[in-house]
Formats: sequence, structure tokens, C-alpha cells
Amino acid sequence: MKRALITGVTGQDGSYLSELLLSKGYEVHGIVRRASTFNRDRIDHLALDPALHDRFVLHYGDMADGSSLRRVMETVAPDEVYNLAAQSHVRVSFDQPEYTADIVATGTLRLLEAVREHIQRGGRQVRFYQAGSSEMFGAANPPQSEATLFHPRSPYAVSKLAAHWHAVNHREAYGMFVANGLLFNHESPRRGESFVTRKITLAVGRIAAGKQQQLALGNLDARRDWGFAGDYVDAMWRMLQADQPDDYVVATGESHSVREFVELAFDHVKLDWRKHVTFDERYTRPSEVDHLLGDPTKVRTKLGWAPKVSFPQLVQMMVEADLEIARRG
Ligand code: NAP
Ligand code: F7E
Repeated sequence: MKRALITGVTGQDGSYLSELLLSKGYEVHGIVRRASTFNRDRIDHLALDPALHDRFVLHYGDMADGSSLRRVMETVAPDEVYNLAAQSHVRVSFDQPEYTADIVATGTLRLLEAVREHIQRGGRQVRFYQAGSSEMFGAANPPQSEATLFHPRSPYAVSKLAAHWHAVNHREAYGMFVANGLLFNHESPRRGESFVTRKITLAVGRIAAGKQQQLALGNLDARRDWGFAGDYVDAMWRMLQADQPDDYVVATGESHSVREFVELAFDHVKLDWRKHVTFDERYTRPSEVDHLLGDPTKVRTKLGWAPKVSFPQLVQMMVEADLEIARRG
């Protein structure tokens, strides 16, 4: 039975990846941080399932605390490590740049070092997945591929870029099996509520249920390559099953504007978005990323990965889930 360690297990991707690995027979260990309120909604169905008691195990730790990362590495001795933990909000990274750099960049270095020391002590091979981001391409012209020069536009993106190069350096300097995923935006009904897609679908559900009237948004012209998170965690797993470690763009190859997402979401409940959406400058960014559009040729040809959920299916899935929440709440 393979053993995996996931940082960021309570996040959107951590929850889908846990489900995928458990379905493949893995023993899954996750790192959680202490909070004053419970923050495990996305994984409660796994953590509280008696049948998974021995196969889904949580450990306290924090990307800011190298000693906790080293301790968990020694306790778990995993075959695969998936580093998904991050302060992942681009807008927030402008307000908390140092913290973002500490968790996203230095935190990754702490974990890579914990893995390196673990391998040195025990001689076991550990495969490492680093959650890179299309934000690292930032201002680079679309379409973006593995050959595109990075041009990050936020403290988050700069920090992810540093983490990316730490990962590459550990691969080259120490011969570690480290794969970088360059993942474009991926969404789901489990998406954090302050990211634009979920913010829109939550509002659409509440407006349709008569519980809200207005939705305040920032830049509607930004274009993103949006896929379904459940599809993307499969690409992460495939990267660690390859013969050689490498870096891969994971994307749908299709981009849409925030305005198109809004239109489609409101259309789904037969409402005119223009009557409900207002502009609020607080949701704009000091430097925006205008157009991200990934070229997934490499991940398709080398790893056989392709997205299964289309853009309209994704919007529909998210609106329906949030309609249900609004009706219940
Ligand atoms: P998410 O929902 O924001 O989850 C982030 C996870 O990181 C949460 O489990 C969070 O724990 C944990 N975390 C934050 N700070 C931490 C710390 N100091 N120590 C330990 N854990 C910490 O993010 P996601 O959408 O699942 O994304 C997963 C990863 O992929 C992230 O690294 C993100 O930057 C990257 N990424 C995401 C996308 C996307 O479109 N979703 C695209 C490219 C790359 P709490 O629950 O305690 O907050
Ligand atoms: O913004 C615009 C905003 O916050 C998308 C993270 O997972 O994906 C995510 O980063 C676009 C931007 O995602 C609002 O200006 C308009 O152009 O949903 P978002 P993001 O910044 O693309 C990448 C790949 C990651 O790696 C990140 O971790 O939407 N926008 N109005 C808005 N955005 C937000 N959040 N809120 C608004 O009201």
C-alpha cells in the first residue's frame, strides 16, 4: 500500500486529491493547522468515516514551522508528498506579501529540506509534487506553455515562482524526484468562497432564492482558463507516476472572461446579470493578470491527461450546488 502526505489537505484540491488517492488504495496523511474554529468541512466525510480510520490520518503542522514538517515526515515516511498548502489568494497577497512569501516560498523550501533530510537518513525515495500556478506566467502573452517565460504580477505569483525554482533546484542538485504542476485555474463547488467563480455562483444561488439582491465584483474583463478541480488532481497524481520527474502545464486550452462566467451563471437561473452586478474597486488588484490560456499539449501527450468537465458543465455544477445551499440555508 502506497503512503501519501498532503499539505493543504483541508483545501479544495486537498479534499479531491485525498478522495482520489484513497480510491486507489493509498494510505493518506494530511497536515492540518490549528484554528479557533473548525476548518475541516471539505474532508469531514473522510476524517469521520470509520472505514477510513486507519487510511486517512491527520497531523498538526504548519508551513511556517519547519520542526513540525520534519516531525511529520519522520512519522509518516511517505512514498509521495503533495505540497498543496498556500496562502492562495492573489488579492490578499498584496495585503500580506511577507506572510505569503513565508508560507508559499520559504514554506516549500522547508518541506523540500525535510524531505531531503528524510531521504538522506533513511535512503528511501520520496516523490514530491509542487503546486505551481499559471499566475507565474502573469503578463506573458497567451497561450502559455512550459516554454513560456514567467512574468509574475503579484506577491503570490512571485512566491510561487520562488517555490518552483526551489523545487527545480532540489531536483537538479540532489537528484530528487520533484515534479512541478503549472496548473491553471480550477474550480468546483468546494472552491473557496472569495475566489471569483464561487463568489458568483454563491450569489446566484442566493439571488435566485430571494436572499440577496446585488453582487459586487471587480474587473470583468480578465480572462482565465477554468477547469474542474476533480480533473486536475488526477494530473498531479499522474506526474508522480511518470518514469522521470518533469514540469507540466495543466489547463483546458480554452479561456473565458469573468463577464462570460457571470452571464452563464445568471442565465442558468434565467436572471439578467446586469440588474444585479455592481462594480467595486476594492476587488481590483494593483497589477492585474489579463489573460491566462494554457497549452496542455505536453500533459496530454506524455501523461495521457485530458479534462473531462467542460466550461458550461463547470458553471452548471457550481450554480446547482449553490442553489441547493441557498434553498437549505
Ligand atoms: P485552498 O483551497 O486555498 O487551500 C489551501 C490549503 O493550504 C488549505 O488547506 C489551508 O489550510 C492550507 N494552508 C494555508 N496556509 C497554511 C500554513 N501556513 N500551513 C499549513 N497549511 C496551510 O487552495 P486550492 O485551491 O486547494 O489550491 C491548492 C494549491 O494549488 C495551492 O498551493 C494553490 O496556491 C495552488 N493552485 C491553485 C489553483 C486553483 O485554481 N485552485 C491553481 C494553481 C495553483 P486552512 O484550511 O487551515 O486554511
Ligand atoms: O480571480 C477577477 C480578478 O481570485 C480571477 C487562485 O486559485 O487561480 C486563482 O487566482 C479573476 C481576476 O483567481 C473579482 O481580478 C473580478 O482577474 O478567482 P480569482 P486568480 O486570481 O486567478 C490561480 C491559478 C492561483 O494559483 C490562485 O491560487 O477574477 N475578479 N472580480 C475578481 N476576483 C475575486 N477574487 N473577487 C472579485 O470580486
